Amino acid sequence: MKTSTRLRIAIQKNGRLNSDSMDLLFHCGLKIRATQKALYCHAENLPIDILFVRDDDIPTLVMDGVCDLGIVGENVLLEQALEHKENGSKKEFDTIKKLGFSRCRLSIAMPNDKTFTDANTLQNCRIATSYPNLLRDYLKRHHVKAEVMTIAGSVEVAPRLDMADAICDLVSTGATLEENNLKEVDTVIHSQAVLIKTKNTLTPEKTETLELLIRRIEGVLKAQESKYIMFHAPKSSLASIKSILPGCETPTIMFLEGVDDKVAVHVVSSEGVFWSTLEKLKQAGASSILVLPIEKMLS
Ligand code: PRT
Ligand code: ZN
Repeated sequence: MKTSTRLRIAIQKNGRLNSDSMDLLFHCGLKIRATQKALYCHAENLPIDILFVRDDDIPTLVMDGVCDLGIVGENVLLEQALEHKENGSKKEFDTIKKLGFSRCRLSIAMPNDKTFTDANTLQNCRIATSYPNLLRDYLKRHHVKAEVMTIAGSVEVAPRLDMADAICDLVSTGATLEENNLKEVDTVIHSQAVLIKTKNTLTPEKTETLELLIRRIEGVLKAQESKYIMFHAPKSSLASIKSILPGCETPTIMFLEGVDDKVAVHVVSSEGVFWSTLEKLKQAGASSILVLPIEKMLS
């Protein structure tokens, strides 16, 4: 049987992870012509294929080696990893990179009118969740005995129907909890999208493509965090201005035509640039301050 030389990546077909996953690959330079209905598509300019599936199937596809890589939420990944551990199965994967999108937390929530002091409050409670393994792990860590009720969806309505005393569900803005008169009382895990890789040994061709893709992903993530800052500054303030810009590379200083006491400063900041930083720069004498996004970065 001929082994494919093309790297295969599993991505969520529809849902919260899909567009950010596709954007990331697009920014890595992949040219993909995916139609709405396509389950499988090829990058035109790199030896990479994409399989569009439900997010719950991604860990297994990667652990079984059907796909070499996958992009999935840590919540799904950790839940399935605990399930495999519980069943004594040896399924494994490598986490290559946290990707910074689809951030959320798996949290315990209770009705607004109930008091929560610490995890002990949950003693003998019924807790509804779609993440039974992560919840059991949380209860075990806190030495709490409670009934775990596994339900597939609409977990937040369980307390209102008197099916449960508390829930354990994903929260991002908190609006869904608020709509259901629930309050977030403890965090089980924080989650974001991650890139995972099969434990299987890849062919040299696939390894080469993987290394290229990882370098580009790192470049995209770094560029997203970084900003290009330009401003004019009095020569006498340069030392104090440098101390205001943490995470910055050595600035480029340029002369300003016909101006003796000021220079133009260009600098790349690898940290978010907040309004407060710009205000401090202005106080230190900087003017004409511009902050620009960076599209690509290769160190
Ligand atoms: O069809 P498929 O199985 O592929 O998708 P899915 O329906 O299982 O998942 P989907 O698309 O809803 O979410 C995919 C992933 O996005 C999740 O596994 C998380 O990693 C991540 N994510 C980030 C979230 C949220 N934020 C989120 N807020 N997933 C779900 N929610 C839900 C949550 O369950 C609750 O119902 O949104 C509601 C709460 O949101 P807030 O903003 O009101 O707090
Ligand atoms: Zn799912």
